[in-house]
Amino acid sequence: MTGGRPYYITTPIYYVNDAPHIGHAYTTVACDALARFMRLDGRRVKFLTGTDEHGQKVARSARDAGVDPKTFTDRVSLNFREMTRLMNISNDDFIRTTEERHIRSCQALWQELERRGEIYLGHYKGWYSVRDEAFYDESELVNGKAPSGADVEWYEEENYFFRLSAWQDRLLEFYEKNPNFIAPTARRNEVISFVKSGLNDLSVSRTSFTWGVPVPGKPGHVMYVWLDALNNYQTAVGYPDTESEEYKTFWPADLHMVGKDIIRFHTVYWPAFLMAAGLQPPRRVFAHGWWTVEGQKMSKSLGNFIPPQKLVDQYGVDAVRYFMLRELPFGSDGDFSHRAMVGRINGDLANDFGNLAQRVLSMIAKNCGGRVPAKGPLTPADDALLGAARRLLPRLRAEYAEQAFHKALEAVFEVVAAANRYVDEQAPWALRKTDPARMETVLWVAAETIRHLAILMQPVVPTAAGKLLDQLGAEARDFAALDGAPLVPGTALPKPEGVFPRYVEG
Ligand code: ME8
Repeated sequence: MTGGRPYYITTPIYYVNDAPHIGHAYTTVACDALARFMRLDGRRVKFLTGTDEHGQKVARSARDAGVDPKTFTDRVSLNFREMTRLMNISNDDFIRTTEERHIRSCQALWQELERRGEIYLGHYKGWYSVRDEAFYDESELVNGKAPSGADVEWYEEENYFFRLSAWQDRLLEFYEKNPNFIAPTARRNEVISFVKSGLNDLSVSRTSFTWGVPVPGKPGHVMYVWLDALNNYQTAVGYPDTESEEYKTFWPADLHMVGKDIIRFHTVYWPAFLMAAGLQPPRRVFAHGWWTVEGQKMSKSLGNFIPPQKLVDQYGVDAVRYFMLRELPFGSDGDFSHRAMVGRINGDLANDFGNLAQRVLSMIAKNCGGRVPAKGPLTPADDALLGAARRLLPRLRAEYAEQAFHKALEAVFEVVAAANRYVDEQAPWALRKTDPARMETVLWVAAETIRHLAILMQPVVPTAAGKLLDQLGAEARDFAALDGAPLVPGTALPKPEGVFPRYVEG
């Protein structure tokens, strides 16, 4: 299936007010699994992540750190770049909103909106939360705070406004015509009822600070940070050059993955800005759930933000990636606990998958001269196992298309369990003396099944799956190799080594 439709996927661009934590790593890992899956499936992928560097929140953090915003953002952005390396992320680009390409892109978008009469000068009076970088209506406040619990500040100034109110009906029509635009369904319903309740025009410039993209031709005004931030997705594919190969190939984006906290910006403001500029909205926005840590919300005051480095040092990067995508139904909230992590590592990875690979590969090393065993005639039990492995790809395609990672992994582990049962039932160790040819066939079937499983696990545990494929002597590793490049009897194999170590409490 090479040459499939291009696929453009993005993470949110993270604020550089603070260091990365597991919440950021989570979204990025989920996108990475999708990007890797689509590449293995023969699609031309563009996978974007980056940092959101303008606005009051970042400016204040820089001030608190006692450095100018440029020095501050250069420093903190690097931590996010480092996180991509740490988590083994395969992004194709890393965008910073302070880059020249992005400033040019935002100014072009502004001019287009202005040219089309979508922006006007007015006076803003109302509540603003710097932590959320969001405006709130008096009616939305809960005990004098934003619904997120963030403090709000009153401000009044001359601002440019975007005619968001005029887009209410067209947004509703767009949601109606594109039922897959917002996922999961509960989020879609929330957004629709929010839009139905009426939209106010949106303030899109600020005059009381300067750390932002200058509004073209309007000295003293910088763009509202969300207009700037959302447009990163277009900048990275070449906007304003809508005729470029890159833009034509990848826009509209296939998927903006976000946390549920920022769904409104992505599904209301963003498609409205784009439609108003005569551009196409993205195809889909998926809002995943929220992690707590050992039952508690992550917060500065509790000091319980977990840096991804700590998890990787403790458990290993593949195990962390697996846990993140397997533990929760993607879209739901969940809890990050040491106990749950160890359960997944020792249960699924070490006992189930690791043990399967280890016993089959070591039997091959001992009894087949360290070569891929010979394949004799197949029995119905052999065909049943191989058939189950071959049926995985279409199932995984369907689950990945819906971002249902947990279901995709469940499907893979059903076959892991079937393979373990097969080995138990066929008992190749007993065949060694009675029927060595049949023993070889059984080991070939088991190894070939492991090859399928390892290829399909690459998006989630790339390093371990890669090592397993090395040990199987499997060179071709994309999905075309699933049916296309079965194990060749007689191929010399390296010495087997465990790829999913058990976690032992220290
Ligand atoms: O909102 N659980 O940046 P941000 C799960 N710059 N995911 C979490 C999480 C948690 N506890 N905490 C954070 C911004 N996240 C804007 C985005 S996009 C054009 C601009 C993840 O640094 C989740 O993806 O506050 C959430 O949406 C994102 O980090 C917020 O990152």
